[in-house]
Amino acid sequence: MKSDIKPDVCVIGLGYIGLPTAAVVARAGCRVHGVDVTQGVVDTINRGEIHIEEVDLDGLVQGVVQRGLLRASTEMAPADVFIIAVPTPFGENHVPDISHVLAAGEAVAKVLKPGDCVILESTSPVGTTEQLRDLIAARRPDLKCPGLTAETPDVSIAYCPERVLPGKILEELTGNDRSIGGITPRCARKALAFYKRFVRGTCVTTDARSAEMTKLVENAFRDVNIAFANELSIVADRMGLDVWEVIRLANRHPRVNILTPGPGVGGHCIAVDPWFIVHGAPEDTPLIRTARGVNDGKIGHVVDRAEALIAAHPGEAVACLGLAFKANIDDFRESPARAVAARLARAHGSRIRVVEPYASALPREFEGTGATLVDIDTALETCGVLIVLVDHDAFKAVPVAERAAHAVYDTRGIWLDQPKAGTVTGRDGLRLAS
Ligand code: SAJ
Repeated sequence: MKSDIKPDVCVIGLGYIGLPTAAVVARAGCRVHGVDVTQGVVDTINRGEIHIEEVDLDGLVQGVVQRGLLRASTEMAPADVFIIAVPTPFGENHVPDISHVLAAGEAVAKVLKPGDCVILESTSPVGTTEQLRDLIAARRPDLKCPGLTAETPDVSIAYCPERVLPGKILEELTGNDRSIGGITPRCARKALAFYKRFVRGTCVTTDARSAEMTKLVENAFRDVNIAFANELSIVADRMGLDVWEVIRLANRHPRVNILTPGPGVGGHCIAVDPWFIVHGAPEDTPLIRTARGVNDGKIGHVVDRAEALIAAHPGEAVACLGLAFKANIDDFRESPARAVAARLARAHGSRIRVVEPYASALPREFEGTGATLVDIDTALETCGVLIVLVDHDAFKAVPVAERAAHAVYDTRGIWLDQPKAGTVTGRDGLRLAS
């Protein structure tokens, strides 16, 4: 792969990471072949459209498809660089499931040729890149694989995790620093040369195992810190304190930066990745495991407080504001907001109205509950109780005059100007706006 010749690139998995990556690489001038197992996804992309919500991605994909730089298929094709961006969920007992990575490796092995570079981007347990290498070596004994030969290997294999934030993916794909872990230093240099084509951030090379662990550590760090904020909010509720006020004041300390409490931690990364570390070292990870428990347990706490507020307002309709796992995105995976709303819908049926600007219908678990999807205006007009579960801009924009008369439970702290009218009840300090 000479640096003046643009490599052909194959991106396997065209989801939240793979599709933006494919589009950005194509924009850098490489011909990109995208592979996905879902025919509908492939067809959508080949029409120049997208199947996910992400800022500015629609225009970018349309442009690179029109220019013939990005083409999608359900079939693998030969390329110079292969980027694997498939899901790595966990199975029973939080055991990491790398079957999609290995399936991608099987497919890549069939078309691999000397000089190619295979890069794994999926969040993976430590050692996965080596497993991928072993699989390729087993399928292709004709190719010398890195770390298994004293000679110069025929192919390069590296791990390079993405660290982009949904909602800012395009900006962060090019702007963030990257850790690039090679099976050997030579592999890392090969992958580095590729990323330099489109990454403006600093690319730091390391070994594959360190890069794998780095990715897990980043998300576990955030999970532990969010757990601290969530635990504080539970303690503050019990003591009748306003957690937002306490955090606001504590964060004025120059070395304190407490994150924001919420209804729990959602998405497909922070709620999942810490388990990969726990699985790798179960005896040595009490803190990481406990943080997971605190964040998962926050859902039950929010349901209990919502129930108390609903009970205090008999006959009033209740609006659950938001289903997404975080603000301003259409991603409902592992969403605590969705879990809370669904539990309230099962308990209170048609009293529950859900507002989610990013959904056209309620998810399946709401079927038969009687709960309905309404817009924010309808919710404000028809519901006496408002439960804020997601900090969407559309909710933040509701002026205090339009909600001052509602009973509000704001799990995200977006309406700190809400009148503190009504009573403070119970030891958990639940405020009931009159
Ligand atoms: N959350 C809180 N309080 C906070 C911050 C977040 O309750 O103060 C909640 C969010 O509402 C959401 C969850 O945590 O439910 C996760 O949201 P997030 O914005 O923290 O992270 P993700 O899952 O969107 O993206 C994370 C990012 N990782 C880190 O910030 C360390 C991103 O950089 C990664 O690329 C991404 O995971 C990933 O793909 O691994």
